Amino acid sequence: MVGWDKGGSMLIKRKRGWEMPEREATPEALFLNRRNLLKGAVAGGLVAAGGLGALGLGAFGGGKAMSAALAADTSDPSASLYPAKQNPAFTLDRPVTAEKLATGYNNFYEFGTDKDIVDASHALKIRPWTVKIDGLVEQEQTLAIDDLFRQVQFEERLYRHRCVEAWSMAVPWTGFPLKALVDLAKPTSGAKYLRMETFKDSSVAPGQRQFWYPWPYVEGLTMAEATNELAFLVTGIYGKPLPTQNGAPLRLAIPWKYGFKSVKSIVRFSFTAEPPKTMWQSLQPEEYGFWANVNPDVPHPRWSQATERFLGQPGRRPTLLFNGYAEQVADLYKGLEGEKLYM
Ligand SMILES: Nc1nc2c(c(=O)[nH]1)N[C@H]1C(S)=C(S)[C@@H](COP(=O)(O)O)O[C@H]1N2
Ligand SMILES: [Mo]
Repeated sequence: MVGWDKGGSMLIKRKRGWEMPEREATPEALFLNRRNLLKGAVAGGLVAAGGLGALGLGAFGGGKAMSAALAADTSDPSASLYPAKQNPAFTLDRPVTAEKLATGYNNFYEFGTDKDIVDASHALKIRPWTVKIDGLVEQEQTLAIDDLFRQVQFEERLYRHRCVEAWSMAVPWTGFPLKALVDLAKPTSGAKYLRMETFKDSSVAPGQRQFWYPWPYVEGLTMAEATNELAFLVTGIYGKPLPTQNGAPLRLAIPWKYGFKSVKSIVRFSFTAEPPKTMWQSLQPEEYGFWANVNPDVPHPRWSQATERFLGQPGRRPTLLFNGYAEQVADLYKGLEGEKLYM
């Protein structure tokens, strides 16, 4: 057991991430066992006898009641889509970060500027939730989030996640390729960029009452980046629906770029001809650019990017060019050498 220190206080006492076998990244084995147990119990008539009392389901006797009980396990209507199959093409050179860390140490400025925003983020209502697709598309669409989820195929991917603040994690995300949304949107030939926007509601997000931030949070990608196979729309984490602090019900994961590009709680995708103005660019253009590709050799104006603190582990590890994804993405930047690709 180790403590992990946040601003001097002991936050978490648990097994370190790298002491866990990777398979434990999702509780899939557990989930499947439980589901089979339930099926078997229903068939065998054990349930009515209260044999499943330990699971809190003892009162239900039939198959129908049983699915109701399963659905009642959580209020998230997408819960039955988890866990999704892991895509073996996306593996890691490091252990998966402990769930408590990845879901307890967050950047989500809408709910506060420190890392401890879990409770505040619970004010965000994630149903009903709609996503608007507009701009240079064949036809504008507004989709209920669960209708969108029904049109795509979920998978799990293990990704490195590198914040510009020089800390990192390794996260088992569930979701679907951003390209699937682009295909669904049918952009016209004039579309060169994809702009993504977070919800705006200062009645639930106290950070949005800080008027000096140009809310809503906006991020953007080129179409080539958005349709790269690594660009991922995230709906879940550790084999479960995403909690609000990680950007429920839909956020981006762009693993070769600094974390601030991975916009949370998205409500709008707009296809544009011009590069969208991002929130961080508007705030601090000298520090946070449009490209923000991870590069150990290009320091932030106020700190080095050569190494990173991998949460849960002592010491630091070397930062990797494109966060270790150069093979998949370096080609995207051929001919753009004159641009500030790494800030
Ligand atoms: N809407 C919104 N999206 C956001 C942020 C934010 O403050 N607001 N922070 C970004 C930053 S700086 C990082 S590092 C990641 C953090 O994601 P995590 O909390 O799931 O690790 O979210 C990114 N997306
Ligand atoms: Mo970040």
